[in-house]
Amino acid sequence: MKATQLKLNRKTALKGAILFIASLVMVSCFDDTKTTYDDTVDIPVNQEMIAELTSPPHVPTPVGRRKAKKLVVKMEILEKEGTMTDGVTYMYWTFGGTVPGSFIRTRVGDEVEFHLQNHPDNKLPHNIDLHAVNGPGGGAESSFVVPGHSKVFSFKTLNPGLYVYHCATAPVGMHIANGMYGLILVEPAGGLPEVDKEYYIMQGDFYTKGANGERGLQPFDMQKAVNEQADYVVFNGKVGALTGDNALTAKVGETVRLYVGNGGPGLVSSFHVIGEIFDRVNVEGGSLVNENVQTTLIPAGGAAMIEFKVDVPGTFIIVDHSIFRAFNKGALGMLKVEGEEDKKIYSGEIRDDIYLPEGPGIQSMPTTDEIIASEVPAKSFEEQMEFGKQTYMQTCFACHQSEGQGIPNAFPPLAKSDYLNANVDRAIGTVLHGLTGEITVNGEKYNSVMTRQMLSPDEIANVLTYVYNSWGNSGKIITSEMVEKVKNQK
Ligand code: HEC
Ligand SMILES: [Cu+2]
Repeated sequence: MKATQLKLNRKTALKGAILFIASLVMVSCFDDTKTTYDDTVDIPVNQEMIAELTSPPHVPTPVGRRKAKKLVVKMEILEKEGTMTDGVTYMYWTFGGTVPGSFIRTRVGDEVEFHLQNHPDNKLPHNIDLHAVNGPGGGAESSFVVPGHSKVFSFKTLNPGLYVYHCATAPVGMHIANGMYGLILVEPAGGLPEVDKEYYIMQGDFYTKGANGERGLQPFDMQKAVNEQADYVVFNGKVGALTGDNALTAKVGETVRLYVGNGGPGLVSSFHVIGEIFDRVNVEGGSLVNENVQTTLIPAGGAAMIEFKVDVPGTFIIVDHSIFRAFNKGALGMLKVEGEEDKKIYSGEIRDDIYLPEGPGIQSMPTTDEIIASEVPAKSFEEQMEFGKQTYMQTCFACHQSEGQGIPNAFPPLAKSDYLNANVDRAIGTVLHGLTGEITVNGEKYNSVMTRQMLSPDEIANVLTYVYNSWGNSGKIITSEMVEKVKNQK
């Protein structure tokens, strides 16, 4: 091909591309039926209204079709002691009395008149940097306020999206670490699509002088914060803010939208809901929508809007999928969904088959208690100890550890366990049926789940005999008859 020809082709291609882009721009302008303003700065405001502010996990009423207004936001800063987890308190610094701070809901084109009030009982000056602001420091410079004063500044919301706000008073990291962050939503003209349920969640990492779980009022630890060694990583300011009675709720068939932010200060969040797929995610809280997402990354100082329809009932666990944070540092919440099951979408356990690779194939069995004894019964105490140890190393060891020492805050010890030694039938029942709910072992509380162990009465007798005769325990001998007795008690 000659060079001139190539040039010509290139030129026409370029022209075509320009035309194509131009038509795209035009189409998107005409298509935007919701607003007639090319530039959001031109959207006029009339009328004034006081902004509704809500505490997490709630969000204010959607903007719907309302026109842009002068929106007056009155935010009060409160420094107050609160609960981090059972027995542990912390001196939180808050926007509006909660961590995260009050949720602010605006629409594009609003003129926000922001009143930042520093309560006279507070000790320190504070300010606010809203990521939704186009202006120096996101408002930080104009809002610096000492206790007993109130500062006013205003800004126009030019960009729709979900934005983090936070205190930006030095040392900035410390103010954020103490809980000074929240979310401000800027809805597009005409509002976001309607959904059935909306919730407000924000992750944060906390750094305390004492280790995770150490009791009392825990002061902030600057060095741990600098090293990003969080003692707590939590949703909505404390361990358990979204679990048990505080769980989020929805009904089968509803669409849920989560406004999720990450205050940091140090860690990014791998936000995930176990057993749900996010139908839509506004990535980083902006306009880009990703679909069919399993885990969305939420940077420190960033956010995401997450939407999904709940299809089946159950408890869906909300986690930071940096998973030790979820199970050991508190980043765990719950969404409880009620309604009709749909076996087409999720069957539940259909059956439990015995799998014997070397055997005559797969034998099926009912999911009830018919567990097949796999070994000959032990004939002596020594054999019980030997068989019991084998079972322990195959089954119990992963959680309770090789010397029965357990793992603090996760798995209780079996070594010198007062719980174990106090009641033989209860210990047998634990292995037979599993155990859940709060228990106290050697003065420490555990509230977790031990799944039912699929062992025969002989195996249970042997493993418990091994446990009772190891690591300073009370030395009882458990027989398969004792196990049968407990089994038949129900
Ligand atoms: C998957 C982890 C896991 C496995 C495997 C497991 N347990 Fe547990 N176990 C737990 C948890 C968690 C608890 C506490 C449950 C709660 O908080 O209600 C517990 C509690 C117990 C208790 C009562 C509390 C105590 O410390 O005395 C006994 C006894 C016990 N387990 C014995 C066993 C034995 C024996 C085995 C093996 C046959 C076993 N467990 C296997 C996780 C496990
Ligand atoms: Cu502050």
